[in-house]
Amino acid sequence: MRAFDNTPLARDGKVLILAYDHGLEHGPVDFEDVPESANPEHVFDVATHPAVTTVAVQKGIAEAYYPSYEDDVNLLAKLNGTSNLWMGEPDSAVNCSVDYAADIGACAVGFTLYGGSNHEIEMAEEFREVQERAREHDLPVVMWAYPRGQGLKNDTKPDVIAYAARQALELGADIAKVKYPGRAGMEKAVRMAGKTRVVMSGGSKRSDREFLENVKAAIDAGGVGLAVGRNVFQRENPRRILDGLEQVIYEEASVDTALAAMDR
Ligand code: FBP
Repeated sequence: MRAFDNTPLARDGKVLILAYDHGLEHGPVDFEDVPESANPEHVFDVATHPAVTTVAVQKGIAEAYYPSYEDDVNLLAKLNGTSNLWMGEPDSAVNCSVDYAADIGACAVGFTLYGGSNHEIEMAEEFREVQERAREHDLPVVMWAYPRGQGLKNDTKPDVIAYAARQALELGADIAKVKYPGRAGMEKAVRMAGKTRVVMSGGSKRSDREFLENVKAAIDAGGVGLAVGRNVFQRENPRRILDGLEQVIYEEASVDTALAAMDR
């Protein structure tokens, strides 16, 4: 296991990954509510907020925009990803190598594994190559542990999420990013993940209170933080919700305290 606590990926042992690969994974629809969110410079500016430990992007965005932000933002290179135009059984193309991620300044790498897909075997083999190469570069590995495919209709059932977290441990991920399965489900996922740390995936946009309550429950359940996209960049004032997240994640503050901090 690669200790990530002393890497730029962590702040006081906690993590807030600002995920911004939605243009590939979901397409322009995710940028409709807040048009400036389609501009990577806007999101890199948001990522300079001290609550954000790293921004997760695909290679093309990293190449084009990261050079202007490398002094202020830490980069997590998302190595695989697929568009929503793909209608087959869940799968994800490997778009970037670990060597190339290291060359462009990544402090960590991310990889999606669709456990339960008909393509799980190939994806797990691709993950092996990524994980072993990342060890050579001393880069922490974050697994987007997303069970989905053939028989798996509900990918947020607690037992399914716990299995995904365990799969991340068994395959050597340092951090498992899982869909939020509720407080009890998160506790189980953390237990099953052992030394692999667990972060909650943000999901679709919710109210400030509901979102912060979910994050608070994930932290109280033993999660080390959050990987979030839409609940930040789909807000008119993304820095405001980051002020609240900073309280909940790093200060372990209550949701009411966090909401008050957002209005100061
Ligand atoms: P969100 O916080 O917006 O859910 O982002 C996290 C993330 O994993 C992104 O990295 C990715 O683009 C997206 O969710 C994938 O969502 P899904 O595959 O569930 O539609």
